[in-house]
Amino acid sequence: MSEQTPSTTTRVIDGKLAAERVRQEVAVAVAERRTRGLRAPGLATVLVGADPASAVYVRNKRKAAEGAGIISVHHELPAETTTAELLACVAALNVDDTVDGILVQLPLPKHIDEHAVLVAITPAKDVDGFHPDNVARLAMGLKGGFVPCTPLGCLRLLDDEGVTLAGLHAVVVGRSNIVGKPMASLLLQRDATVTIAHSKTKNLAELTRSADIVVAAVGRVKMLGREHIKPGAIVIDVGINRGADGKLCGDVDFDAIQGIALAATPVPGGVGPMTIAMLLQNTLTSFDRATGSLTSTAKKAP
Ligand code: NAP
Ligand code: L37
Repeated sequence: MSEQTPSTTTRVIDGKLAAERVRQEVAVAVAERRTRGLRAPGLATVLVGADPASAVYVRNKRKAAEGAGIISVHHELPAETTTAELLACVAALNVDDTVDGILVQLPLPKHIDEHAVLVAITPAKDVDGFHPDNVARLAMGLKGGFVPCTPLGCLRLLDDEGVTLAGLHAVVVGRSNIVGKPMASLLLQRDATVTIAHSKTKNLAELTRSADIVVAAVGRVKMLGREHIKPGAIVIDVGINRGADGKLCGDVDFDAIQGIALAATPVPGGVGPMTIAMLLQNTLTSFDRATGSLTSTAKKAP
């Protein structure tokens, strides 16, 4: 991580492999609970309308849940669904004792009141961590809530890299409620010095060049290049974009930062798979709280 000695090769942080490991950990934990005679954990997914990317993500989330022994209940509602109808669906899931986690995939069709829906999900089953109670818990550093899956996955990748975050300068590019802000809270909680950049930030390259850790969550094709990265920095690319060639790519120009960054996540195969793995972990945490079956094998929420 020294500024003077740029690494010659940039390590690829393999999110796919790390995600498989987390999924396996969850599968083992679920099996252990079944041997104790407990029911299987349940995850309810709700998809409204036909956004193709959302449909892929939800399908992958359900498949991953089932692979770990979690029962997946899926509700697919037409694009014309009203806010009231969606709220009724959420209300039923809130009181269903077989459901530990409720995930309403975003974005919702424009006519639906997204805030009303997120607030309606009971915080104890809010495995996405989007309910204001859970947002507040994270901001205040209180345990017992849920942290959004994508930033939680980024943190896990940094932990797996063996990075000690205390005292490092982390720059988070993007300030959304689902990625940028919770990511900044998590890094701050680990004693990093955190800067959040956004569309009004001046001299972005100068700022990110002072970072030991860069987390890019913008949604713009390869917007961070070699001029944005300090030699030896670690780069976490959350962006999922379609490039001009029609292929998936991140917010970071992965090829351009080779030999500069110490390590970086690719897209695909970086943060995306970790988002899904952390959803399973949050669902297990919710199950353990509901059944009072926390053991040493259960992962604590940070
Ligand atoms: P979002 O809500 O659109 O937020 C984008 C953020 O980027 C905003 O804060 C925006 O600033 C900032 N921004 C835009 N242009 C900028 C610029 N030129 N310089 C600096 N900042 C700029 O997006 P999101 O939901 O956080 O998602 C970000 C990306 O991550 C997307 O590509 C999304 O598909 C992807 N994503 C991936 C996963 C995963 O699991 N890998 C999960 C969720 C999202 P303002 O606030 O000033 O507008
Ligand atoms: N928890 N996450 C939660 N709730 C939401 O409402 N929108 C949303 C959300 N975002 C989300 O699920 N993002 C996401 C993004 C990418 C992947 C998974 C989830 C993913 O698996 N990406 C793969 C590529 C998948 C593909 O081929 O399209 C990757 O390797 O990055």
